[in-house]
Amino acid sequence: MGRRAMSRRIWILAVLAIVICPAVAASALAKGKGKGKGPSVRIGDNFYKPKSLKIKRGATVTWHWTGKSQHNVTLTQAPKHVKQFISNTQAKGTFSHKFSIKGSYTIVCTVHANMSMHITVR
Ligand SMILES: [Cu+2]
Repeated sequence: MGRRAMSRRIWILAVLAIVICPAVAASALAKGKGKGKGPSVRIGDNFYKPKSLKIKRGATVTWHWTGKSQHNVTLTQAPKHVKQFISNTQAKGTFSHKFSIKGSYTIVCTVHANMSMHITVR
């Protein structure tokens, strides 16, 4: 195998590891295993619980839909250079996001005007 083919193979393995790890973690969470992997937020009708969260930089927050109505997780306020994110609007499932920049974040459900939460990353 040539040097180039070798480094290509390593690169593919690295990408696979990045793609597979969160999928494995998510399925473990869904089965109730792997608790304490990261902070989690419950999405009910019509609220996030907890409504405010303090986390360490690099933590991954997972939202769990537990209500009957459709909701989403939309970032509306964040520190500079943070990329906007929005989950699907859905009634069940999970959504995860890793917070790698310190600061203050506001998250809302665009379906319900009063449904919001706050995350502080320190
Ligand atoms: Cu909602």
